[in-house]
Amino acid sequence: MQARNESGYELWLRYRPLDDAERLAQYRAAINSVVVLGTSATAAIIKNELVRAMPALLDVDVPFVDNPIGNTLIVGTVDELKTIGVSISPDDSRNIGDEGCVIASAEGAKQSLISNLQSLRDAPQSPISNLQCLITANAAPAVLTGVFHLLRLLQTHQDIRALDIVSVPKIRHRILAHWDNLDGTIERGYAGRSLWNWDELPAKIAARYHDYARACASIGINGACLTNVNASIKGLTAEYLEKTAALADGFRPYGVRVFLSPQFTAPVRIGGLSTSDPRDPNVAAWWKDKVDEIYRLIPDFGGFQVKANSEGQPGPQDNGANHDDGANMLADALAPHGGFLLWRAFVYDTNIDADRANCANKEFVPLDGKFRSNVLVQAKNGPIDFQPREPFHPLFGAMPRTPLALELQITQEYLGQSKHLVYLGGMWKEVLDSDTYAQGVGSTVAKIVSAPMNSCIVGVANTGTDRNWCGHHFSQANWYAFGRLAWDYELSAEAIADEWIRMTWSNESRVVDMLKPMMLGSWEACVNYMMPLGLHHLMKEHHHYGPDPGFNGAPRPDWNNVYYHRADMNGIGFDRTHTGSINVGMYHRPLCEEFDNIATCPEKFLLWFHHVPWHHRLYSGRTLWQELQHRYDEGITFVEEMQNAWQRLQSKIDGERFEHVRQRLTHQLENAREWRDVCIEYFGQFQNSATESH
Ligand code: BDP
Repeated sequence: MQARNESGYELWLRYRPLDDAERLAQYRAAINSVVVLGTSATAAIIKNELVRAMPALLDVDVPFVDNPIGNTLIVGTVDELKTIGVSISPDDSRNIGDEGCVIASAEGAKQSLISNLQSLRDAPQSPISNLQCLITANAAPAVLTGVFHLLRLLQTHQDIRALDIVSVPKIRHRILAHWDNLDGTIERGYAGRSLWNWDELPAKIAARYHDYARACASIGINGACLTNVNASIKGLTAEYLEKTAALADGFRPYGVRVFLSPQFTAPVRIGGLSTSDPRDPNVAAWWKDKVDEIYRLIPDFGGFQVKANSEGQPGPQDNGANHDDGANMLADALAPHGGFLLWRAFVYDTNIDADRANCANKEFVPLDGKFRSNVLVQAKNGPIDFQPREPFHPLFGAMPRTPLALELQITQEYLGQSKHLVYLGGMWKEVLDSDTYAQGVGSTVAKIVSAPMNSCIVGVANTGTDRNWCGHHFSQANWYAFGRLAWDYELSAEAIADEWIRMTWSNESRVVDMLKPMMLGSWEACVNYMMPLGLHHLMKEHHHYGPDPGFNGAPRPDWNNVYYHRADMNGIGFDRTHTGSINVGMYHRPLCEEFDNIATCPEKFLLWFHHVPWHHRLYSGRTLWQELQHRYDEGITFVEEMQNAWQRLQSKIDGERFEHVRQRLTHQLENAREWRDVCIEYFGQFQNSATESH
């Protein structure tokens, strides 16, 4: 029987009855009833979630009771648990901090903080003698995290008999950055309009705001920057702050704090001052008042994310001050309230260096150690701009005295937008796992980002008002993967895909076994059919969809595609070696030598670092020109395979979602072929002339 149609609105929180009899029996035996302790708004959310999930998953009535009866799942904060006689030693509860959680079953709790669980349960007069499974944390939102964790285990059919889980996030701030404009449009948004309906706020609180925060909470996201980095001046007016506060009130019980992207010239444009110079005491005082005003409305406001002196945005350099002056002035206003500042390092003034990939390091490395402790300098994963593949940004490892936030792009601006199926888990893992060698072997980007001083990861959101949230059903996987990796970057892209498939599509092995390789290969395929071997920035101007390698009409050299690939009769690629732009010198040894030498440079970055002759032989034995053609073809073949695999799954997928994805795969294939045809024809001109002139 064909499954009933689904819109995708439920994301990975669909809670369909288990179709695995053995697991069902285990879960029903383990959880006969549920006790949710506490009276907070979050406790109410926890109860709702479990009321929704448990009977649906177990296909049986699961009573919610005040006192444990039968085998009971007990859920509550460490303090709430005390009311029923379970206590956790203060030392232990400190280990899980504000956000960590514990999930333990009576049989499982050996290592965890509640190792006394079994004995408590065995004591005949113990109030928790019926306890079977317990979820706890210091704060209510962290208990909610634990609840979603347990539900994930059930949704993916895991054995829950002997649970002993202590889950603590490895990165403290895990933020979705919405590039949403106040007029409802979204910069680089491909899934409809902004979720925030500013016109209706603060009076009308749409149910969807709660669904959004719930989805974030389910994957451990604890912050949302609501407004575009290309900031609107209105965002800081009293009128809009009230609207922001209404959203913050809605998100708070889910453990999601709000952030804003302010415009640096606000003191002049809405404050009536004559300058925005951060060194001017009146400017600092204006910001302090503004920040105080924000905290009066939003006591747990997270802070600001600032794009300054970048792509036309104003900043401290307009007044002859520098990034640290601007950042520190804002950070000082936020500090008394516990807020922090994300100051973006996405700057590329090519007067500073003719190679855009060198610019951020040249501006920011000299400022290392000059920022306040509540500033994080935020760098994109690579030094150019969210291209299909980039080496990690050399700022990671170059500013040991400054906490660095990592910015990833969930919305697929350069990776087929919401038309292509491209799972980004592998791409983000490649960056997180990259060894910078900053302090010897093992100084990975992930370690640098999760440094104890302060840590933050930011993902540019792909959500919008489309019924399925993300445009493409498979783009939901990227939202999901961002949250899961932000919580624990040691998870593999495969494990995350596995979970997501089981929760979003089906636990049936045929479905999992077909979708997983599809997702895992999709990023490399996209790199191949768009920009293989380290090529980058070949897309069409403005909207960035589709190929235009010959583009050379922009007002700045580094907005032209020919600037990046530099194809000529001799070869192709950007020479960033020690005889070129010396970008390799920004990486620590042994990477700088490895990248510098054409024989050792990883082929995935070959044309990123080298201008390579067309006849150069690659590992495959093919010449560069042959390899380029081969890669484009390989990318296309993979999309054809995805199309075939999807077709074979038709009977396993509901009609609505099947058709949606089918149509997009057709489009993806057409677009992939266009990429190959246009790029091969264009680069072929040089190759042909090279051959003729030999
Ligand atoms: C680029 C986008 C542009 C953003 C910019 C940024 O094309 O829309 O404003 O990044 O990150 O990728 O500031």
